[in-house]
Amino acid sequence: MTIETTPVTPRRRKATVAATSAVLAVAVGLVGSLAACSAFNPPPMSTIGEVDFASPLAIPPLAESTVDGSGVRHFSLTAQAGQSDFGQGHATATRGFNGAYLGPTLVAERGEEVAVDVRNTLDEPTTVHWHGMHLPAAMDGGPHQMVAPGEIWTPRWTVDQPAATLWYHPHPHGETEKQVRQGMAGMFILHDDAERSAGLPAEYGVDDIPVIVQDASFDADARLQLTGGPFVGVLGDTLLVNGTVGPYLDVTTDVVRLRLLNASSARSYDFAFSDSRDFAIIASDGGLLDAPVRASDVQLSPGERAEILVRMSPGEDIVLRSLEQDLGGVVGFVGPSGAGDSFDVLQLRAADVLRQAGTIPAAFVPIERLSEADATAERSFTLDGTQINQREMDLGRIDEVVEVGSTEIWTVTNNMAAPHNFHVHDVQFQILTIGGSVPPAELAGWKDTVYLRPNTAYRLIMRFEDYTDPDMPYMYHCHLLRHEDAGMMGQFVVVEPGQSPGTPPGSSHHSGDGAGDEDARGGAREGYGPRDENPQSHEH
Ligand SMILES: [Cu+2]
Repeated sequence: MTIETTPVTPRRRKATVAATSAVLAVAVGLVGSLAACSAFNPPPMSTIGEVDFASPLAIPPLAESTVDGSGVRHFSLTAQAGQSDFGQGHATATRGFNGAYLGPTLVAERGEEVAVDVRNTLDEPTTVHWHGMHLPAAMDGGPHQMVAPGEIWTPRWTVDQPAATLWYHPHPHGETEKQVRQGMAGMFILHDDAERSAGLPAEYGVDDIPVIVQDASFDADARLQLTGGPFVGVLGDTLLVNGTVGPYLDVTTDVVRLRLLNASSARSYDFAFSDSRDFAIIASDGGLLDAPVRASDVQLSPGERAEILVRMSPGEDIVLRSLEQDLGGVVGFVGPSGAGDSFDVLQLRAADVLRQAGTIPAAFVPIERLSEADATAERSFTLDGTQINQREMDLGRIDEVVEVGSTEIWTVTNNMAAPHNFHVHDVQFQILTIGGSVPPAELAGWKDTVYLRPNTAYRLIMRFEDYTDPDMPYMYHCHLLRHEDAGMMGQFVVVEPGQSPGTPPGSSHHSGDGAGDEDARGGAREGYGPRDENPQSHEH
């Protein structure tokens, strides 16, 4: 996509002396050696009122697809290197799918079988993980499904879950932060009859808008900062929305649907509008809520999504912002969390005459509630440092064994006064309680990623309905990509009742050195590993 922009220089607010002193006192008291860090808690940054909305919001193209004689919908994604213009005075080296930055939006229907040719033309291995998708572990695109340079991986599965805003991104162990920050991400939209009958705005790019939010930092040569920064990972000072700096959207309908995706590696956002207007939150990670939730802000940690409906008046301009936010008892001794930062994100410019895009429904199809009484297993996960249950990720170790057909309760606690979150592959879960209380309505639907306020127990309930494979694990992990890369991740397999866990294929796939690795099953079953195939043979 073409990106022409005006550079934006964030303004740093001066923190109050008292606040700085308080943070320093805590830090010196707790970890004197860390306090020596010179990048220690800079004052919060703000771009509120500073962004020149000069560039039309780029809309990622819809991915082309073909349906074969058996009804399988085929997509093709090519991971490639490129150059993008972010208004930095020089071109920026980036990566994307089927383009220089980000990737096309895949769209599929519930019940449809899909297949994706994932071709890697990069000079290093990658993977493509289908974040939020319910599918066999071998198709999941986690670190066991490395795609070496020059190879093609073709996962296929049947879409069997409600309409939702999902996304895809690389998941190579140890390299995810870098590759996502380079631009490797895209949206995957699922539709179903229930969503369609709700009469929501559904014209992609017109009144149904992907809003992929990332934070970038550039050096003097316009290079993206990919790693480094504080404990949470890189906190960029320039927001990109669908790869556009300083974006505006021409709105032509009285109600617009924004599919908000936090595709940042470390930064959480608290989205709100410049005039504090209310809007309707209609969907969380895994699909529509029971009913629209009226709100004036919505908080998303890395990996989370929300769909919102915003009502516009003819001729008005409003700005989607991210406000200072409460990340819950986060203390600054490990460096900034970004909680105090605020940004202008996207300007919405309403036309003088707005077409009616429908009404905001009073309710949707009720979500089936998973019942605690049905749970047959409970597990607990404590996140601390970059470990879960005091262990770092080992690709050769299966941490948890889940019996197919079971409903489980996972209690997840962030044991540290720093931001973490928790993402589970394969399933969408429901939040039973947060610190003993029922979750707010916008967190009461299907979720696959949840922010973890420090020292607060999150009880999650989930059901594992199908797709057994004793050897091929799914992941659970912190979705702050720095932490995930550092090993804040574990593996579970779904097995038949009584079945023993097997052996994961890939401790040899550690840390992105999977180029040329070929697990024994790689060629035997489609989707298990990279298929040896010359990409050139697919050009015609
Ligand atoms: Cu974390």
